[in-house]
Amino acid sequence: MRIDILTLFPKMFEDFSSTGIFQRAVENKLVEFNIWNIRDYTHDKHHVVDDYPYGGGAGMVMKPEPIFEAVESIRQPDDNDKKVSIILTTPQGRLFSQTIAAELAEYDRLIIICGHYEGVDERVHRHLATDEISIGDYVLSGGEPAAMVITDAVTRLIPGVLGSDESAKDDSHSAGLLEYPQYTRPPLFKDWEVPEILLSGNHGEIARWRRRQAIIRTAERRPELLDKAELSAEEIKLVNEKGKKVSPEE
Ligand code: 9D3
Repeated sequence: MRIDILTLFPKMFEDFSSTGIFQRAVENKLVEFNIWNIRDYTHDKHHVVDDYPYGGGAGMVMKPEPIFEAVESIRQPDDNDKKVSIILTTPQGRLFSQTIAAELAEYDRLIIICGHYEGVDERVHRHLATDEISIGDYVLSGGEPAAMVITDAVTRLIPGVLGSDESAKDDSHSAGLLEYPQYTRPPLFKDWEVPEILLSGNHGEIARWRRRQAIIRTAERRPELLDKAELSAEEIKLVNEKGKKVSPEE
């Protein structure tokens, strides 16, 4: 997969792209990653990328021309035969999720435009972007953190990016439950012991304990996730006991 980021702050992506699983994916040629500075696609002396909003109001709006020109300059002759998505990061986009990450992982190319200031000229939304994504209901200063979130979540799903040790199979959002508590050495830290069952070597009991912990934790913290989880009759009983804590009205 090829991913191109269009941004006013290319430096924000330096550590992201030179660290960890993502860097290894690039080195192994599973991902090609390019960062483009939108300011480089201006032609005026002061490289102006924003302007006042028509109709008045606070803040500045990103001008359309440099963004269109940047996208046009990175289009490839063979893009027509490829699955290409031009994503605008915006608070008005569809809410990002693991399902959307899986959908985007099927593309050959992602071009991610990072918005800034009070917004982006509507013609970019309407006539350039093919998708608009928000990462949640909180206010960011710009789309760069969102572009990193999307890039990270999508590239982990590309076959070969994760080693067998890191395999996504067990990830909590794929299983539909939050993760069970994890412990490592030492068995006693300050006053706090590792649960005895984990030291027992009884793998059947450990698996049952973990499953139970995952269900209790999900019921307490993210009960809405349980709607889609597949639970046995006994596990539903457990949820109803724990659920009373979070929904006393029932
Ligand atoms: C003045 C009203 N603001 C909306 C609440 C405008 C505004 C705020 C923040 C316009 C742009 C931004 C910058 N944010 C993003 O570009 C952004 C974002 C976000 O703020 N939250 C969650 N996901 C995203 S994706 C891009």
